[in-house]
Parts: sequence; structure tokens; C-alpha cells
Amino acid sequence: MDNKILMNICACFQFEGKVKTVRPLGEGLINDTFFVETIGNSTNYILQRKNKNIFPNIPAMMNNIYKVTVHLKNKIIETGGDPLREALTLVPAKDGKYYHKKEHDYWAACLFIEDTITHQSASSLELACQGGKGIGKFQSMLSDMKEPLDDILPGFHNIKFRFEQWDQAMENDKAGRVKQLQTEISWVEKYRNEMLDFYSKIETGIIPSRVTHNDTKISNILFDKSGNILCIIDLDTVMNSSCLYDYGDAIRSYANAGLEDDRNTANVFLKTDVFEAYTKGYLSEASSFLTREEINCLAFSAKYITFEQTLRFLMDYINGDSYYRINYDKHNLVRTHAQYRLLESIEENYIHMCETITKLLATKQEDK
Ligand code: GN1
Ligand code: MG
Repeated sequence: MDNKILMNICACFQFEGKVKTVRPLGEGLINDTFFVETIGNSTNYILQRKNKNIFPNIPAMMNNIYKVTVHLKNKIIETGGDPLREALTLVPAKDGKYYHKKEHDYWAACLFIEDTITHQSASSLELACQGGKGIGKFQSMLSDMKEPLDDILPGFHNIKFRFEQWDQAMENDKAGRVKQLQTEISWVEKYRNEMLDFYSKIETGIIPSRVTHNDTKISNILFDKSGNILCIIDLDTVMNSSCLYDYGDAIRSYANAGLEDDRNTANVFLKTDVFEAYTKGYLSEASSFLTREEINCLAFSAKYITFEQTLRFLMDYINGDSYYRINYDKHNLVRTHAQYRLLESIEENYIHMCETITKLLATKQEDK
């Protein structure tokens, strides 16, 4: 993106110090992210162009992020932590809003937290455990947040809604690909009833709605230099939803031995040791507030989210690749195959996963 445009955008925010450079950062599939370096010792910033095709109401999204960060900061202060390092700090635009609209684009900024480490994958069991702890703690700190959040992505993890989109995509066959995809389509159809049955527990409130992150991959956690969890980032999707989705999505991303878009599906399988480590860390924080019903559905949530992701990648391929950023022609199809392989592996390990959760809870009980 043109540097002059970026500099002009920076000038619209309440940044201290003079901006030296603005450069691209990270590998997200949705927004464009930049690192804003200022001259001398002034604070540096993160600037993002939020993806308006994906987030239909960016002011509401920023308002959610604002409410959540204020709640987190209060909690962090209560426990003697550092609110500027342990939670994101939004930086307002010069008009006081937490976004700046330029032509059709929405921009937002936050403080850059210095001296942190991020990981693209859970390369050790200790890291996986820390990651689970991080999300468990995040959910725990927000578990008493009364103020409702805006539903900025209606139906995000609602499989009933996803099947409606899916049926529509099949009918439209926008890119003329349906005919060649009969095998992949049958993978999705096979799970329809099972997934809808699970969703009814969410719909009827048997599984409670809470404040959740909705994008719990390890790269969304900042660690400090000693390897401790510092701060959960990428709050675009914070919403009232089910904690199970956060947990399931984390297992989907942490415990995959291969890549999300692995061209060789033989690389893809569920690493049961990573699953156990993440779950151990997660339960160390979350078992205090989760209900029995939620705990009983933890293993299923990994299956649910991996299925949902398979459906979403395939649906995007069917729709002609309009949602996810792709790097080559069949990228979404490759992603579909890799996610489906992971789903199969979760099924193969399902009983073991349930037993592991029971064992971890029993050990926790004994430790008390
Ligand atoms: C998207 O851009 P990123 O990586 O933060 C997507 C997630 C998917 C993920 C798959 C708002 O997140 O739901 O799981 O890609 N976010 C949205 O890599 O759709
Ligand atoms: Mg994200």
C-alpha cells in the first residue's frame, strides 16, 4: 500500500511522537496490519485497515473491543498487573472515535506492546499448556461482564446459519464448481444432523452464552520474554457466544501436526499430547466457571469447529473465493482437504480425548 496514504492515515490518530515508518506486519487472512514506528523513544503503534467486507459494522466492532478492554484492564489493575501490557489499549482518532473512516475504509489503532514474543505454532507442550491457560484466563476475567456485546458477525459459529449459507451456495453454484466437488460435498452432508443436534444445545441455552474471543490460535497471544502469557490480541471477533468454540478452535489450530493448508494431508493429524497439554492449561483456569454441560462437550467442540472450518473453506471455494485471502487457485480446496483430514483424525481419537479430559479433571480434583 502507498506509503503516503498510510502516513496520512496515521496523521488522523492521536499518536504521540512523529511517525518514522509504517510497514506491513503479520499474516492474518482478514485485515491489513501495519507496524507504526515513531521517532526516538515515543510509543510505537499497530495500525489496521479492518476488512469491511467481513465486518459489516466496524463502529460496533470497535465498541465491543473498547468495552472488553476496559473490563480486562479493571481486572488487571485489581490483581496488581500492568494494564498497558496485559490488555490491548485502543488509540482514538483525532475526533475521539476508536476508528477512522477514510473513503470506504475503516482504520483502527492500538498501542504496540514492546518486548514480546509470538509463536506461529505450539512448538512445545509447555507452550500449548500456556496457550490454554491464556484463553482460560481471558474467558475467566470476562466471565462476570454483564454488559452485552454487539453481535457483529451474526451466526459466526451458528451451524444452522452456516448450513443455510451452504444450501444457498450450492444452489447458486457461482463459480460452476459444484459438479466436480461431489466427494467433498458429501463430507459436509454426512455431518449435517449431528452438528445441528449439537447446535440445539446452544440455541436452547443448555450451553450458556459468555464473552468469548472467537479466534484462539496461538499467534493471537503475546508472550513476555520469559515465556509467560502476557496479552491476548486480535479482539475483532469478541462476542457473546460459547466458550466451547474458543476451546474447539484452539484444538483445531494447536494440535494439528500439519498446516491448515497442508498440500500433503499425510502431514495432518491430531497430536494427542498437544491436545492434552492445551486442555490441561485451559482447565486450570476454566474449570472454575464452566458448567458440567460445557465440560461434557469440550471434546465435541473440537470436532464441531473443525467441521465448521471444513464447511467454510469449501463454501468459499464454491462461491469463487470471495471470503478468505488465497495465494493460489485451489487454495481453499487444499484447505478443505487438510481440515477434513484433521476432522477424521479427531474422530479416530475421540474416545481418547474424552478420557483425557476426565483424567485431567480427576487429577485437578485430587490436587485440591
Ligand atoms: C480467519 O484472519 P484470521 O486468521 O484472524 C477467520 C477465522 C478462521 C481463520 C482460518 C473473521 O481468521 O474464523 O478460523 O481465518 N476469521 C473470520 O485461518 O472469519
Ligand atoms: Mg482474527
